[in-house]
Amino acid sequence: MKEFKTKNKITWCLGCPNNMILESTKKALTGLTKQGIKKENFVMVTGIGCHGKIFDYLNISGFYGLHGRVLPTALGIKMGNPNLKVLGFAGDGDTYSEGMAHFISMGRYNPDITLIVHDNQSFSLTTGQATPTSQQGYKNKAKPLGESNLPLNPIKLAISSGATFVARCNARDINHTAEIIKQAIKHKGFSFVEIMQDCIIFNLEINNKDNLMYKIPTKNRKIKEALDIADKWDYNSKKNKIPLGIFYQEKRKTLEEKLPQLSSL
Ligand SMILES: Cc1ncc(C[n+]2csc(CCOP(=O)(O)OP(=O)(O)O)c2C)c(N)n1
Ligand code: SF4
Repeated sequence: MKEFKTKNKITWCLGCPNNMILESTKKALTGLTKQGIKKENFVMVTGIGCHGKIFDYLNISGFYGLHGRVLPTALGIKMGNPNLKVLGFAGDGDTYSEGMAHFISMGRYNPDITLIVHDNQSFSLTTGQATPTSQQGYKNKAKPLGESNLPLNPIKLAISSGATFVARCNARDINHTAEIIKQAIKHKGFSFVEIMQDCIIFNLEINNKDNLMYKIPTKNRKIKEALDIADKWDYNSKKNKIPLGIFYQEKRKTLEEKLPQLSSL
């Protein structure tokens, strides 16, 4: 995996599972290069946040983007050169707050790009404010009385808005996460990977849920069945089991295939 490593000093907190997401990604990309994808054909876009630092540690081309604008930037790159494998790394605040409209639109457009969300259920870089996936009651500096709203379930939203590959994994399970990222990149269409990532500094209440997590089998599912599985955990419950794996996958024309002017590129 050496070719994907950079010499930059890692400044994530010691033990932050962002380190594990980095390892999983390197593992996935190494596996894909062995299957014939050239390293120079990978390109990444990041948001702004702790997750965004992955830009400095993963040795592929890219664009350190704007907070909330990972997806439009990724889309622009894909339209410029449809032969590239475009990966977006984003935070939960980034994607489901500032970037929400883009997230919903991607399902409709179905460009062949991959979105990887580091979901630590908080805006961590800016010291732990609540995001749309924070649990109700989450106390932080901006809301000392606790988050009053219920969280959003991004898996259900992605399936409902037309994403053609929807998966969830646990940052600490490096092999499983690497495999899911690999499958997501191989998928032709908009692939969304939600990675549950503990933050060891903020929103500690959501940490250490490994004992609640279980893997679902990979198989073709109708939307209704996928939504039923996604419903098993609502990002709020402290005791419900949390399904991991590929919830939904579908073959549908990509945005590039719908645009004849890109076919000669
Ligand atoms: C448009 C815009 N709004 C707000 C900010 C401030 N900001 C920078 S990082 C950040 C929090 C990032 O949280 P998240 O996306 O969840 O990523 P994490 O730090 O948890 O990885 C915010 C609010 C910004 N840079 N740009
Ligand atoms: S603040 Fe949280 S998400 Fe950010 S580097 Fe530290 S542990 Fe990781």
